[in-house]
Amino acid sequence: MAALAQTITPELRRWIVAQAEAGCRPEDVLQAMKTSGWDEDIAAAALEQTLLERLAELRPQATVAPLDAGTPLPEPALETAPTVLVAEGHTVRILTSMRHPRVIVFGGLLTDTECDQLMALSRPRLERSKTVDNATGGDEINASRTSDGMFFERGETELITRIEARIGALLRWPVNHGEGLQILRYRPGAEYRPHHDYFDPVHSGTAKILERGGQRVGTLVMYLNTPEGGGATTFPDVGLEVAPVRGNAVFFSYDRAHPSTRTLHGGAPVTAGEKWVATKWLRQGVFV
Ligand code: PD2
Ligand code: ZN
Repeated sequence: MAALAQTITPELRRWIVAQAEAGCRPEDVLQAMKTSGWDEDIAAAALEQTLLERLAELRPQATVAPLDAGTPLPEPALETAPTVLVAEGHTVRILTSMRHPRVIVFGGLLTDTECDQLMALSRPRLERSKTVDNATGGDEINASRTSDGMFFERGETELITRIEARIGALLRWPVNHGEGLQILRYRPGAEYRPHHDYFDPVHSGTAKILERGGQRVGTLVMYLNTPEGGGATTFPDVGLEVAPVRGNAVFFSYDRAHPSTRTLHGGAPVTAGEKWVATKWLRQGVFV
């Protein structure tokens, strides 16, 4: 099996779960994966992630309370099913919306000039992306995210301030509940394997992370360019793929830190050219 194919596809996930539910021991499943060409470390990590996610799915739903009953989530004003929304004087198209998971695809959220400016401003500051270390709450380099990235401070420049105000108005969520804008650049072959953006309460580092504004409750991924090939944002639980189109964005929200939100999502491998995105994560409270 080629290295590129060593991702947890929905088919592989179903196969691993079926083996486990048929009573196969994890070591036998691992051996079968090695025999079919998987690198041992990658196979072990894939197996662990899949089985932990499955266990979380099987946890009784009643024990997973919503974050704060009655607390609103970030949500655009779609009550009258408009085709466009105007946020801070900027017209945004509503291309697609889905209820569960709550996913909305926006057209024209950023202008071409804004996309170019974000790429130019961030380019000299890109570094190999890190993800949150679940055990400590610190940063770690992670093989499941093969992109380069950086963070802007909230309100760092006039451009960032304008985009953040637009997002706040569009999603009806206070600007100071947002993390700083993150820029990611994926080169050919790079991807972001499926994950949840909330912080899993079972991890020991989560309490420390939550001190800075509580849970994440929503994600907005904005596409700064249109890759020549690949790079869709995928939602494997529901078979949804959002095409990365320059200026467009995909938004999704989650009312609890649990896979039942169906917000598992990933960045599919880029097959040609580069993919650039800007991500805004929204917290329950003021992000400090
Ligand atoms: O670049 C993407 O499509 C993507 C996919 C999954 C970005 C993120 N997650 C993220 O920034 O959280
Ligand atoms: Zn994500």
